[in-house]
Amino acid sequence: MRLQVLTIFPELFGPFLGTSLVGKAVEKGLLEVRVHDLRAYTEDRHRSVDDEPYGGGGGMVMAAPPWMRAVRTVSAERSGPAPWRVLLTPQGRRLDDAKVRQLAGRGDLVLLCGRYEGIDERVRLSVVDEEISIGDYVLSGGELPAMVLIEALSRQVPGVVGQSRSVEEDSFRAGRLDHPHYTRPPVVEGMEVPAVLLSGDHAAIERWRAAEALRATREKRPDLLDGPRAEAKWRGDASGG
Ligand code: 4GX
Repeated sequence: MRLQVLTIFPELFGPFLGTSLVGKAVEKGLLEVRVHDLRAYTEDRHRSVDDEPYGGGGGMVMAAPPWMRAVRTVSAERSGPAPWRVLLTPQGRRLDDAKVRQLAGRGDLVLLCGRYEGIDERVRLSVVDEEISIGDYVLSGGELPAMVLIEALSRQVPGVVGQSRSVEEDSFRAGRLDHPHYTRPPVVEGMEVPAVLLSGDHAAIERWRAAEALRATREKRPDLLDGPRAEAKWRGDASGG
């Protein structure tokens, strides 16, 4: 999978792309991430990317021309199908596990990271295929949302997550939360490890984990079990994720 990022803060991505699972995926060549400085696509002396909003009001708006040039240039660099172009914005559809898997299946992506009050609407109209939000809160730029998306996508690339059963058993994959985890030491501030995990009875351990996963989901995220999406899932409806 090849991801390209457009941003005025490319340096934010350095440590992220070199570290942990994402770093290993990039190192192994399973994931290719190219970060482009939007200012390289400006044509004025001051390399400016923002301007005052038509109609007045506070704040600044990112101007369309650098975005048009940048998106079209990085999208055309490779032959084959055009990459899918994603704008990170609170106005987008909320990211979830189903959307991550769908995006992972789209092949190459271009991620547009805006700043300020937003981007000239004509960018969205002409060079954006899909708007994605990582949640209902306001950040200062699309860079952290892009990193969230990159990390989630990297886990869907075959070979990135060490044991493939880890991905299959991930929370949400089965529409429910993960079971609790324990490791050494056996007693922490008086709290013991559930005896079944020390029993060596693997069938009993699997039953306990399934029951605890269901209990955790009921307690913390009942919406995953009885929402309309969950119902669609049991019906095998595509909209159920
Ligand atoms: N999930 N932000 C984007 C600037 C902006 C606004 C409109 C394009 C269009 C966010 C989120 C988020 C803040 C990123 C505003 N760019 N993005 N930025 N929540 O809050 O994705």
